[in-house]
Amino acid sequence: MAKIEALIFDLDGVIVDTAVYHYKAWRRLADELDIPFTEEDNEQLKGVSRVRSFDILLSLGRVEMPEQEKTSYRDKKNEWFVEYISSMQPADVLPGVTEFIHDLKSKGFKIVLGSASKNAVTVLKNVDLIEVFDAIVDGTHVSAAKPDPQVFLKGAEAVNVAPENCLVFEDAQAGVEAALNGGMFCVGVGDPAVLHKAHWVVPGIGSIEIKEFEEKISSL
Ligand code: B16
Ligand code: MG
Repeated sequence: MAKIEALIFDLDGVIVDTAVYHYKAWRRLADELDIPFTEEDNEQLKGVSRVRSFDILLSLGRVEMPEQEKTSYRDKKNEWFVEYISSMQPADVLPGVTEFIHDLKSKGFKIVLGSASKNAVTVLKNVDLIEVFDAIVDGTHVSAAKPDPQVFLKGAEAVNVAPENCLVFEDAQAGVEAALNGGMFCVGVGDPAVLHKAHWVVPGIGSIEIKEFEEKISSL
């Protein structure tokens, strides 16, 4: 039986809903480039790196451009995104997440962030959650994107816990695959039809009862 010692959290879609700000910024860029871009299209960008996200956007519009130009558009999108997240506050943390993380930290679990975002530290500071993390691994530390397990393996290593003793919380399919590829357990946060590969799926962290959670992980 596995003994879970570290809990690794994805950021966007698990702790906060920054997806709305990513969408707003990508949409603004798409409008500027005359690329039709819907909320449904935006689903493809969730959990995906900024570089890959822009390539997906360009392919939706069948637009090609030199690498240098791509960099300046990506920078522009990020400037807008940073402006949007600057107004985030503790109340923007998804329901029940702050309590859940603090409770489990006080029970001795290592709390780790595993996010593709290069803005993760800014977001965690704005919502006043940065202090609770024992380790933060984000888009500034990794070279391979999810479903590659690098981001989670680095997180496990940072708190000195073996992958088989880690449990990842993820809202994106690529993120669930990354956790499994790393030999970790995974709780899917969102739609069971999308996240069916996870060990179990919840609609949101707020719906998890701590007692039930402890029972569940002790039977893994
Ligand atoms: P940035 P996560 C991901 O965060 C987002 O889901 C994804 O939409 C975004 O493109 C990516 O971070 C990179 O973000 O542009 O801020 O570096 O879900 O891995 O926490
Ligand atoms: Mg996510």
